[in-house]
Amino acid sequence: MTSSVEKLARDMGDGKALFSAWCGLPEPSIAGYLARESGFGAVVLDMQHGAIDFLTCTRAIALVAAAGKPCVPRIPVGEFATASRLLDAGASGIIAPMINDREDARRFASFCKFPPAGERSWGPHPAIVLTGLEPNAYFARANGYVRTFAMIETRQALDRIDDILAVDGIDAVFIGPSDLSIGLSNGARLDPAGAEVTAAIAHALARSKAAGKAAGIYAPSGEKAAEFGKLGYGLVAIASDITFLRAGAAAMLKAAASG
Ligand code: 3PY
Ligand code: MG
Repeated sequence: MTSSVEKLARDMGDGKALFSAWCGLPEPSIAGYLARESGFGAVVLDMQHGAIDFLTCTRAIALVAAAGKPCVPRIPVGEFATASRLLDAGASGIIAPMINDREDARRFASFCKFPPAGERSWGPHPAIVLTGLEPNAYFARANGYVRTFAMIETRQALDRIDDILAVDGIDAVFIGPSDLSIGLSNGARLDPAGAEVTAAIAHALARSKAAGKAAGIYAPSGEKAAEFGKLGYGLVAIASDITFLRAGAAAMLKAAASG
């Protein structure tokens, strides 16, 4: 039986978009509830812009695994050592922001894959519990199930997307439409739904398909997520826990006020 930790690679490859929740609030049970109560197929834990620290992240990973879903933390910029620690804790993949060239991609991947593919050091004690694998089986399977997502969110990254995709240990790109809009407009505007970013989103997907690799993307709403899913993105992370809270609160209050 495939454990929840190993499901990400399988579920992203079935031809349909895997919709993921996105959490930034520093309370692990929020990720656990979203994994258990909702239809999300995965949970992203945002350590770059969210308030989630390492300990919170490891607790969230365990709760999400208990709900039968995979977790994909996003690390802070350049904190590749944290990627190894999160994989030890049972993360199914890692999203690394601001990967701008082949060397960024190579360093990121090397912290996520065991030799000979990379330089990840041994010590996955919680992951062994959560996957239910013996150490040797874990070692044999980890490089295959761990998904590395290199974020493409600058002009430089977009220009070098083929170089980034060509790195062996990189399994997928992950598009950040907001930063990409800032980068592509040379800092003139935040316009994640604009024409230039829309064209870049189609281009990035085409390049990843040409490289035989997967692609993920951030969607600020369910409508945008549907659009990206139809385009062919394999992982679509939706909104955030704060957005869900605000939307739910607003809808309830509106219903209450209309009574
Ligand atoms: C971006 O849009 O820049 C992201 O990083 C998604 O949160
Ligand atoms: Mg970003």
